[in-house]
Amino acid sequence: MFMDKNNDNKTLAAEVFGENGFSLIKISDSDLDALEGLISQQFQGRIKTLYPSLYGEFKSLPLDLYHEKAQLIDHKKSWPKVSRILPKSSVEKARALNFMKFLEGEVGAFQISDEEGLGFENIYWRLVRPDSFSDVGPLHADEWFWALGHGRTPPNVKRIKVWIAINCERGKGGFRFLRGSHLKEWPYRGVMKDGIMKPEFDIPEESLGLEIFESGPGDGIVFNDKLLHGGIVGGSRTRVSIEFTMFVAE
Ligand SMILES: O=C(O)CCC(=O)C(=O)O
Ligand SMILES: [Fe+2]
Repeated sequence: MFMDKNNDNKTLAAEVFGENGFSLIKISDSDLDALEGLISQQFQGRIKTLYPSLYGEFKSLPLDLYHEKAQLIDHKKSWPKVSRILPKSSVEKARALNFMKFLEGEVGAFQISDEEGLGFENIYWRLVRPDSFSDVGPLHADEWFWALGHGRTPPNVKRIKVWIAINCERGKGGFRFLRGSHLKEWPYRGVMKDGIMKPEFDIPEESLGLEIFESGPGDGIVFNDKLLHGGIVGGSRTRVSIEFTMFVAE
């Protein structure tokens, strides 16, 4: 079963808005299988559309071995963000999973953001090849993207982010963050990249004391919108993770 992995008695919201700025969760194996199935389905559908002749090649490929075949396709063109947002029918299935109920129990009923303006809640996934630094972005706080004009936040809500490892080698890939960093203002600049304003952060990361979230499949981190974080590249398998932003009543 899913559970709140923190050992103290604090609620998830108290952790996210308290001194650490995050809370760890674990989803059940059946929720994990369901999410992986929804991602695989979208992945296979996209390959079939873009590269019909390669469909057979990718069809039985576990997602964590994606990097072994990725050179057969144009990775960057194949996986823009919109191609990695679960379709509405899959979002409905994801919404019915146990961990969503658990989150609602912790923070109350929530909406998931639709920053891409698709008319439904945006749950998206990522593929990070083990040796490809271009598959993760630089260190950031998600708040910066909203401040730079990505998406609209309704009045009277707070944003809380959820990141869950679907395929991930513990300690070698996944997610890193700076504990307590949500309590400080960090300097960043908006820079135009690929036609989008993206935040850039200039402080050398070695000086910060980042922590690695040692996550295996099904491990998740729920975190403050202002927490500094980023992805990790490494290991020998493709990392697959999902993300979404909850709008929680203030
Ligand atoms: O998964 C990654 O590499 C980055 C994750 C991230 O930035 C997020 O979940 O907000
Ligand atoms: Fe982020």
